[in-house]
Amino acid sequence: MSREILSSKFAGSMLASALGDALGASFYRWNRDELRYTDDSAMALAIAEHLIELGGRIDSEKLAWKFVETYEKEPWRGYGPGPPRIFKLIKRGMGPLELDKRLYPGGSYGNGAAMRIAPVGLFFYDDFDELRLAVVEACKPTHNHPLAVEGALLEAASVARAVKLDPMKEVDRFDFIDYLESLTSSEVYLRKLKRLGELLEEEHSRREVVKNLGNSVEAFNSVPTAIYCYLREQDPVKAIQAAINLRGDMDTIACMAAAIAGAHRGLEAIPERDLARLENAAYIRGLAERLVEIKLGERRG
Ligand code: F2R
Ligand code: MG
Repeated sequence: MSREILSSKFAGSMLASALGDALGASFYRWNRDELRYTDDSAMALAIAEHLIELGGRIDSEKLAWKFVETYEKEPWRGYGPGPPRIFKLIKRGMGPLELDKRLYPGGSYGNGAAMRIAPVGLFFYDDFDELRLAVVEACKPTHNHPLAVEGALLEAASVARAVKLDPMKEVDRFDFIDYLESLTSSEVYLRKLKRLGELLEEEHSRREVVKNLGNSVEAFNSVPTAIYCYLREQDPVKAIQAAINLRGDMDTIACMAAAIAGAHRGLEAIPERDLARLENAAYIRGLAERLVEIKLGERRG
């Protein structure tokens, strides 16, 4: 793949994902001209900055502190219930890892790990073993339930697979689903991946999609739904719209669907008028470019 295409795919994924988050979150706001993203993108950008600072590595303890710092700068981004409580415990010296196990039995299975994982999928797109290890490290600060880790792995692997696709061609949906099925062992994800393949074969009502795949904050009720939105539309803006139409945790589902679609289609698939309205778009693009430079060995962290 040329450098130009790789750069377009990294930027396309990170910007589309922030756009999906912001458009999903703005649905109920009056002022929809200002596209402001939420905790999903704040935490994804923290992971991108962390990868850059460490020259292409994830260190879970340092990342936990990075999340604390990110939260303290902008606590109003709309974080889920668990992370702010975890950050307080870390500040009290009780961490910094696996404190979600104090809040939820077996740790959190919220979608908070999957929603922020796209930069890991991008950076390790060409090495699945590295990707899997980095996903586990990136989950440790807040989401240690196996279903949260598996959801983050499926999202990161989807982004990585999309980077390898020809941006001008449609993906083979069933090949994509088969690949994801080969990565998962849990009953709920296997069932939903199979079901989403069946749902893609014909038009279904919003109610039926939500009944079968879910649209809520648990990873297993949102990651398969995001993959469905991507595979159905294969275009960032259309995937965002499909996710918003499903309601529920639509900012996060749109964010995850668009991260995959953006990695497939690249920056050119995102309308300039949307980027012009997106908060911090130039900064996000700069982070994507620095990840490419580190990935290609053009610079150190
Ligand atoms: N939730 C929001 N936004 C609404 C918050 C508004 C806020 N008060 C404000 O406006 O400032 N969005 C964000 O939350 C989702 C990600 O959540 P995350 O980070 O995974 O949180 P948490 O608390 O770890 O898990 C979410 C819920 O999942 C259920 N759950 C998790 N593990 C469980 C377990 N082991 N057993 C039972 N239930 C479990 C709980 O209901 C958790 O509260 C994203 O949508 C993000 O945008
Ligand atoms: Mg959300």
